[in-house]
Amino acid sequence: MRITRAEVRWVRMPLVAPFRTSFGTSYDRDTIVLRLVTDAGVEGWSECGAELDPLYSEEWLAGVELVVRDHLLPRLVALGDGLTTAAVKPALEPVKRHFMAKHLLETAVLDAELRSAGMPFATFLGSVKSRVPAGVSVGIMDSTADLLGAVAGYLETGYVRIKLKIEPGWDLEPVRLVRKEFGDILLQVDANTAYTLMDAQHLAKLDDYGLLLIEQPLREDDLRGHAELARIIRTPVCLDESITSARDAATAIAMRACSIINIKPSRVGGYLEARRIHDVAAAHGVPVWCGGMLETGIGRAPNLALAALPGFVLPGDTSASSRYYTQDLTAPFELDRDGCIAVPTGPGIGVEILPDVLASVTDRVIPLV
Ligand code: OSB
Ligand code: MG
Repeated sequence: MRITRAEVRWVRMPLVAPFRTSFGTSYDRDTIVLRLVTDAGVEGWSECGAELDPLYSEEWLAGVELVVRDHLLPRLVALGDGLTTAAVKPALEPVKRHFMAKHLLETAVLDAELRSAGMPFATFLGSVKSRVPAGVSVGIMDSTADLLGAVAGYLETGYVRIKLKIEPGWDLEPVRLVRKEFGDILLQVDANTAYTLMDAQHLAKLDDYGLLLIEQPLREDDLRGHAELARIIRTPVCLDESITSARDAATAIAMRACSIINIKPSRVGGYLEARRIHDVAAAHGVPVWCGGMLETGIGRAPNLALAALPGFVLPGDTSASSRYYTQDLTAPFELDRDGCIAVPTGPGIGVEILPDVLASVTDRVIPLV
């Protein structure tokens, strides 16, 4: 397989509601969508997990465009007819990190390869479920009344697990109120690195609320701190930002820095590495779940396939299209009666992109090859 054309599209999708985390508030989902065309005439599509600013991780969209254009894509073009999904990671290995940029390329190549083979992502990855339970990530709100209203709406819609974004000043009280109001629901929190080890005794007060987990309380580079914290609090520690590879996962598990892992394919450079993390975790009996970056249908479809692997035993942030957008870039993903979403069954990512919708949210198209 050889790349005959590559384009990046800058896309801005209005969110149905602002989404606030400890590192900022998003009103839109800005992303880059990559379209590859290969010599077989088959297209490959992918969506970038990065945001406009480097606040979740060190990557940001403008940087992704540059590193793809100047450093990553040329290495794939240089493979000529030797381009396969398996060849992508070794070809890009000399470039340090830039996981989201690498994920963008590897996923589009995988989509093209699977479309030409007529194979769905789920089959390729080894998925064992046709539907996956859906959780929802609930942002920081202006008031606890707003929060309780939002959570009530999501539970009514059918979400089977609630994740609350927390930060210093928005933690014990929101959790207490949600637990009191909604009883025995599956509940967890995500701090996006907002705390330090000096907050350990404060975070231990969350122990009373029977949370499934606390996600990424400390800095991404502080595995030792997470191990220390995990000895002090009873709530299981889950890592998101800290885990960028199967090696990181093995290290964090060995150090007891986490007992659960959030796997985001974009954060770890693609689906092959995401599956390796799943495998390492499974070998250690460590549960994993599929995180999200507010993806459109283009990024959501392959995430659902990943979430159907056997080690994904906790509900993911794989919500329905309507959680994010009034109009998705693909046919909308919907919750069924028991709060699950169907895994796509078509070849490749398994969904068709709606060209008119994509055109209406595209700011510019940049041809790279
Ligand atoms: O930490 O999981 C996170 C969104 C943007 C950046 C970081 C995170 C998130 C989410 C959204 O929690 C999850 C989703 O896609 O629904
Ligand atoms: Mg997170």
